[in-house]
Amino acid sequence: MTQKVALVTGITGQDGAYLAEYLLKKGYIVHGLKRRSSLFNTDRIDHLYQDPHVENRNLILHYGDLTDSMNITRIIQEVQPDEIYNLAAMSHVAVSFETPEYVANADGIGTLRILEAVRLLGLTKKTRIYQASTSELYGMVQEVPQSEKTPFYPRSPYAVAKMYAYWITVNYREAYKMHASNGILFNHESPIRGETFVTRKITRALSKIALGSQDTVFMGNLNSKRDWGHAKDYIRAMYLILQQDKPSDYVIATGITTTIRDFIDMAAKEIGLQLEFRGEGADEIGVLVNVDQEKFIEKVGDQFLDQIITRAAVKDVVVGVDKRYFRPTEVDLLIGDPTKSKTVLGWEPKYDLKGLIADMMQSDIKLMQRENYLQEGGYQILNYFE
Ligand code: NAP
Ligand code: G4F
Repeated sequence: MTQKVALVTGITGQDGAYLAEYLLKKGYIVHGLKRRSSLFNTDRIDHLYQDPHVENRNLILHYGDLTDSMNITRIIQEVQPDEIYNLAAMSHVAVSFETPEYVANADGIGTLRILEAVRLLGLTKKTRIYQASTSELYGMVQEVPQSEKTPFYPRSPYAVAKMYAYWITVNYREAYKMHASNGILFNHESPIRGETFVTRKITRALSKIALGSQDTVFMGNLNSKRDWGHAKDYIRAMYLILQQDKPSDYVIATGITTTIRDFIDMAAKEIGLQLEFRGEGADEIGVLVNVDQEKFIEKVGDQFLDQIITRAAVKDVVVGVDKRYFRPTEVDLLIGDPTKSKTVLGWEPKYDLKGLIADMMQSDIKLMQRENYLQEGGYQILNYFE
């Protein structure tokens, strides 16, 4: 049987890394687009890396950028993919307010470049395309919960660029009968989530606080609500979407929404820390009020137990709010209706929010323990406050 060939843009990102691993396990030859950077930027896929001198490699990386039409067209021509997963994007909503033109180019027109390359190369019958669309499209939500039929109201340069990408995908499907589909994915996280997204910022910071290497974490809007799932579940949905006979658009979500504040609370509980939130808006604080010692020892160890008990005894502040993390326009509430993906794709998530948080906390505790060992060994460790 001939091996299927997939091209994954954004392979160095969270989803790209999980998807590449998943497709390799399924026997695919996976080609990935990576950007040239001044440092190695392949941490998330290093375990999959194959020496270019090895014959019959299954993972092949190409230098490229979604802002470069010629580069994209050449790679698609060389690779002749059966499936393209377009995951590449400047994906940080807050940063998109600072780089709006770049985001329009990469996240919006980048998708057009892929679709048009497939069309011009005469691959419309062969190549199926997955477009990484987003629940950010719903922005100021017009309906609760949000389904494939809910109108869009984007609230950031990122979401507006992704709106163009969504509709150009639909247009190419209708105009040229291409197998091009949108996955409208709600927030999905994991231990390899980018460090500046809210969940990872929280799990990293709480791990450092537990291990005595950070005092306080400063957050933005604690009231917004997100429908969080695990990236490992969501990349399975991407694959399923491209295995359908007919292209279509699908919401991928859990159907449960949680505030940022409650995520912090749950992540703290996961390691035995009990918080209490006081005040409102920019004056809100989260104080440490109690420690479940047995749990703390089980999850973190006993080296820093006395220190954390002392902090709880004086009800020390561990969470603060800093307005610099507020966004010019916010998306207050996201909650998806995954009925279509469950019934048509047969997709079911394996992780719930508690399981996701446990996975992230366990991984970040380990990571921060390693940082502590390095520091004890005389290496300098920096704290990032982004
Ligand atoms: P991520 O971790 O930020 O990864 C983004 C990837 O895109 C990285 O590999 C990045 O490369 C690459 N990239 C950025 N700009 C590029 C450009 N101009 N040309 C080529 N590659 C470029 O994002 P993710 O969480 O895996 O998300 C994957 C996709 O799903 C994104 O399109 C995102 O917008 C979308 N999405 C994500 C979520 C979510 O909750 N995670 C939800 C809905 C939709 P570098 O490593 O070089 O930066
Ligand atoms: O984790 P976030 O930065 O993710 P956001 O904005 O929801 O976007 C993510 O999910 C989208 C799918 O809905 C993707 F399309 C997109 O690519 C990205 O993966 O922020 C979540 C919420 C926001 O309401 C934000 O204002 O958390 C709030 N928040 C509060 N304090 C914070 C912080 N967000 C960040 N990044 N940092 C904070 O300190």
